Amino acid sequence: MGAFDCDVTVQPIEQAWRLLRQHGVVLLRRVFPATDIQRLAETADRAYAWAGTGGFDALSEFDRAQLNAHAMIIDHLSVADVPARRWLAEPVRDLAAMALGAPVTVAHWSFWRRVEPDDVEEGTAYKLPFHQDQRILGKPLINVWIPLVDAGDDAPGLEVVAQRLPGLEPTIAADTNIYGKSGVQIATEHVTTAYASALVRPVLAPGDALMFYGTTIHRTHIAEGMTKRRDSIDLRFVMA
Ligand SMILES: O=C(O)CCC(=O)C(=O)O
Repeated sequence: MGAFDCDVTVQPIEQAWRLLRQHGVVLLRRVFPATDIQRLAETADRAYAWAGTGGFDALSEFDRAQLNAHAMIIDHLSVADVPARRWLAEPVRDLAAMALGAPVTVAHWSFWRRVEPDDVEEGTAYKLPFHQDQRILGKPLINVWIPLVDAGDDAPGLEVVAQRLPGLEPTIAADTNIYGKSGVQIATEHVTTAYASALVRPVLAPGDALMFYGTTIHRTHIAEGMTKRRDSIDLRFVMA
């Protein structure tokens, strides 16, 4: 638990909005029904199995150019034929609109991804280094990070700088993964020095979500002793 932990669902929206505005991130508890998230996790499992048996090759050129079998565009995921993009957006849309000060829509740049506890090497595609999403999208956004399983304890979570940042931080070029090569990676030393007291590693249960600004610094968190894989969705809102 941190000061940014809402400990309630998105209602009352004013409380969630105050925490998000103040800390750049808010932890929304039980914002999605856990049973729906469980169904989504099962569809994700089936989709990964499909990808693993050659289905990935059938994805669009865009997906294949941008992604790998560990991160796919959210449009490939639905439950009972309702696209994940639509039903996950509903409970958090108003808060995202308050945060961006305008009507919002879900960006195409929204993924579901799978992180294994042994993806420890910084430089694989799966363990993402410190970055700000706004550096990638080039415009203001709100990211809603939705784990489909327990995350942050025995399965990989997210490490976040719980501090509202007005703009973009300096990046480094690194010969690691696509983030390093494309100049969006922020040096670990910079973050751990400049923001040491604001770094948090929240533990989330299915149904919880972390909502944060495009300028909020974050990275994949994998710690020694984690044993389980984590599937999650990052749903990104931009101004409509
Ligand atoms: O899920 C992760 O480990 C990383 C997600 C992330 O960095 C993002 O959603 O921008």
